[in-house]
Order: sequence, then structure tokens, then C-alpha cells
Amino acid sequence: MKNLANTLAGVMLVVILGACSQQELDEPAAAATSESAEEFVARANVELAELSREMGAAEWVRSTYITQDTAVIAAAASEKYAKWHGGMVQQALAYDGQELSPETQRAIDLLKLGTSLPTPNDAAKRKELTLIATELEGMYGAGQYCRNGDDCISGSDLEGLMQTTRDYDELEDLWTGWREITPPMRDKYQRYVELVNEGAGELGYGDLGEMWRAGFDMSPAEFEGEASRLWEQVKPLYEELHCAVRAKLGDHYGEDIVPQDAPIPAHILGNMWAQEWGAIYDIMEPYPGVSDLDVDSTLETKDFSPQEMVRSAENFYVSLGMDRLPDTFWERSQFSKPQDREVVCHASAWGLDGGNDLRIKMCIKQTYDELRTIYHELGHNYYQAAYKDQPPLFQGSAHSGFHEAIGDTVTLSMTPNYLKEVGLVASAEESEQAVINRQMQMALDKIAFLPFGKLIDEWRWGVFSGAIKPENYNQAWWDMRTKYQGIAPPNDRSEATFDPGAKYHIPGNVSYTRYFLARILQFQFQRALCETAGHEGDLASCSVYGSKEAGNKFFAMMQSGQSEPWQDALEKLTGTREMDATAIIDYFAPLMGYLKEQNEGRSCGW
Ligand code: X8Z
Ligand code: ZN
Repeated sequence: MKNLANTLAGVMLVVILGACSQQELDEPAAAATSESAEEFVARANVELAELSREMGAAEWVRSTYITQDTAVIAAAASEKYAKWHGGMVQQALAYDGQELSPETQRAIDLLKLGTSLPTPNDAAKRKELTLIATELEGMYGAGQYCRNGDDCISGSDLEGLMQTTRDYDELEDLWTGWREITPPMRDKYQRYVELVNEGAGELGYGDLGEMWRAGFDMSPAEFEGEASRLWEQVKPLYEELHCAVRAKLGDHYGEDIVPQDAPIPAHILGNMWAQEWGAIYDIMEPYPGVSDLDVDSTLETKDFSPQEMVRSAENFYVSLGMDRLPDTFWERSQFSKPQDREVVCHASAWGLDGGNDLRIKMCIKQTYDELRTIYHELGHNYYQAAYKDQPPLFQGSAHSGFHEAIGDTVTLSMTPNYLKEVGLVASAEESEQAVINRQMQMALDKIAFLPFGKLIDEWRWGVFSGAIKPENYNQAWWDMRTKYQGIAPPNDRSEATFDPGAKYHIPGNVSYTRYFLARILQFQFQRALCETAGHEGDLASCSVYGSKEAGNKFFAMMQSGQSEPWQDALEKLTGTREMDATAIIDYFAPLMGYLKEQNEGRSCGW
């Protein structure tokens, strides 16, 4: 289901069984002059629902059963959708320049944006592109690193090892080994870029990057400015964190290995992509032993099953007044990694059948990190459930960052007191030192992520626009990783590999700015929800667990789906129409003070 509007996470346009016949779908008719714009939109909604059902089924099977055959099935479904979509956009041209109601106009605008994989109208090229896109994602999903031929480690196991291993050379081996999946992706990616750009051009966009940036109720150029503005707001906090982390890693590995005036080696940050650094909290812990919120060990001691972990997340949403997940969710989701076949382990949430058939697809491990990912994924499912009564073209999030921010907002309520209340930790300390420790733990994930979240699409925007040429894919990638994140690869990289392909969302064709925006929005959302819940005190100590008032406000915003500009949705929830990083900065003010103190006398930067 990734190829529709907002993609992944079932963030897509939906699935309600429609009435139109197969033949009508295969051969989009030229717009009947007698069809009013309203009638056209109504027909689009019906047809979209039917196509989504078919595509959802094909995509689900493909993602949970990677074989040659499911590639054919998924590519065929995606091709069919693409053909329909191209035809409908052509037909919609008939209404250009007509005076339409805002609702009809919005539906037509969203229809035009209704794919993340625009394909050329040429049948052969359309087929070629949908197959390439399916194959690329499959290569990632089935990817593994084989040492000495038969000692093979899957992507999700490698991800786990990167978190716990501390041996420098071993880490480098795992890091480099995973990137061996990428050379065969390079040519395919290059061709994919040519074809998606051709498709985007036919829809009236300069290139796919421009099309992605057009999905934010402002011009692509304005959006680019917004993303930069937000980054500038949070950059000082990132720079202090980077400085403190580099110093501690220097202590741990030696300053000859981690020089204090250079970028940090990318493989020692506890994460395959150096995107979130929470796994090296043991190295960073400001006050050792103070308020050790060891959820990992509770999960292990109590031997939580994947289902029990999902129940824990569901219980949170239910405490806000939302419904329990349907039986079909429990029957149809993939919670664990199957042993007998390849699957895409990267977590996702699906809103099939118009949001009536909710599922998650994960390979759940018994860790706190995974537990938070489950809370994140259920945020998608509850959003999908909330907007399911909207017409299919409005079934989506206010903007893609909203979809990612719902579950993340909920994780902000996983305070020590909450964890204690639900039995995930034995005690919750509230001393100043405990606060700093917890803030460090959170910042290693939430703040460390920001430049990564920003640069992934900046690289792709450059690739799609042609500013980054195929012969420079890797070089440009590492230039941006260094510029934004202050990290460097542990060994020489060349254009023989395709390191961007080692990150799911690149071969998976999922735009990424959504996650950057979500990291900022979630604090704005949380600030508003905490006010509604009547929380007193600082934002970091607030959990809205159990607050029906907060839940109602959240749900009301989610119910609108994408029927109105995101600024309206944001205003409903927060009272403001602008994305703004002051909430995240206020939240981490205590940590910022601590970091500045620690970094005194150090020369920061790279
Ligand atoms: O892809 C995801 C979710 C699925 S929507 C698990 N995330 C990004 C990533 O893993 O790179 C969540 C955080 C960022
Ligand atoms: Zn998500």
C-alpha cells in the first residue's frame, strides 16, 4: 500500500468496496462532459476504494511473503492503480479553471497528489517502474549479511546487534556487511529516478521531489523554507548533544579512534544508520544508576509476548477513550518474524478496507525500543480508524508528519510514573538527577534524529532534481551526513556501493520529511494535550494516560483526516497555525543546561 498518497503505515488512500466494474477501472474513460466536478469526485472515491482493496491485499501478501510470484502480483496491482490514477488526473483537467466548492477543489487537488510513485503514461514504462519499485523494496526486505558464506544475519537481527555490540571492529564489520545489499540496487534506483520523474512531469510537477513537497498546503518552495526554519530552531540543541556524545565516545574508545575535532564514526552510535542513539545510553548516562528505568528487563523477566506488548499500547489509547482494536487486528497482523520465509520487517501499520481492517506488520523483539515502536504504529491505526468515515480521497492525515506524530506523542506520555503505574518499572524517581537522566535517554533518540530526518529527503530532492548525479550518489550522501549529522563512514566508501539503499525508506520509496516534522510536532501536540488534561508543572513530567478530555481533543483532530488544510487541524488542537519548535526546546531545557555545562571548555563542531 505504499504507493498511494501518504504511503506506508496505511497512511494511504483507502479501501471501501465500490460499485464500478473491472472494465471501467482498466479503461478510464475520457471525462464525460455531462459529469459535473462533484460527480467526478464521487466516482473517483468509489473507484479508489475498490482499487485500494485490491492493492492492499497484494501489498500485504508481498510484504509478508517475499517471493518472485508475490512481486508479480504486487507490481501488477500497483500498475493497475497507476494506470487508473494517470487517467483520472487527465480527466480532472476538464475542471481546471472552473469555480468549484472548496471541498471539491481539495478532493481534485488530493487526487493529483494521490501517489508517491507517479508512473509515465507509456504502458511499458509504467510496467517497468512498478516492477523496479517492488523489487527494490524486496531486495531490502530479503537483505542479509553472510559471513564466511553461510553464517547469514538478517537486516532486523543486524539492527539489534548494532545496538548492543560495543567492539569497534565488530561493529564496523556489521555496518559494512549490511551495505553489501546495496550495489545491485544502484542501477535500478537510477532507472527508478528517471521514470518517476517522467511520471511526475506528466502530472505537472518539475520532478518527484517537487511533487512530494507540494503535499503540504503551500508551495514546494515555501515548504522547503519551512523545513529549514524548523531545523535552524533545533540545531543548537543538536550541536550540544553531538559535542557531549563525541566526548564520551572519545573516553570510551580512545581519542585516537574518536578524534575530538572531527565527525563521529557512524557505526558506534548504537544504530545501523546513526539515526537514533538511545542504545548508547549506558555510555552517556549523566548520573549512573539514578532512576534506572529498565523496561527491557521487566519485559524479559515477565516474559512479555509480542501480543502482550501490543496490548500495553492498545490499553493506552483505550485509556484516552478510544475503542479496542477489532478482532481482525489480532488475527491478521504480523507480530513476529516468520521463520520460514522472507518478509519486510520494517514496522508499518495498515488501514485496509477503508480503515475497517487494521493491522500492524512488525518483527517484534522483547525490548523497550520495540515497545515504543508499537505505540508509534498504533498511532497510525487509531488515526486510520478515526478518519474512516471521510470519503476515500480525504482518508489520510492532515499532512504526512501528522500521521507519524500521533503515536510519538503518546510515547511522550510514557513517563516514569506511567511506566510504574502499568507495571513496566518497579519505581519512579523524581529527583533533578533522575530528570536529567531521562532527558538524556530521550534526547539520544529524539534530538539525535533531527538532522537525519531532515537530510534523507534533501538528498532525494537533489537526486530527483538532477543536482545530484548518479556518479555522485554516495559522495553526496556522505557529504550531507557529515554536514548535518557530523558523522563519517568508518571506511572509504566509493560509488561502487549505494549506501542510501541501506535505509529502508530509500528502496521503499517512502518520503522521510514526515518523520522530521513529526519529531517537532509531537511536542506541540503534547503541550496542547497536557493543557487540556489539566497538567500542572513542566511538560516533561506530563502523561495524558487516562485523560478522556485529551483523548477527545486528539480524536476530533484525527477525525478530519485530510479534509481540510493541515493548518486548520493544527489550530483545532493547539490554537496555532504554524509548526513550531519552541515546545521541543522548552521540553529539553533542563538537558540543554546540563549539556552546556558539560561542554564548557570543549571545542564543539566538526
Ligand atoms: O519508519 C518508521 C516507522 C514506521 S512509519 C517504524 N520510523 C522511521 C524509521 O524507522 O526510520 C519511525 C522513526 C523514523
Ligand atoms: Zn510511522
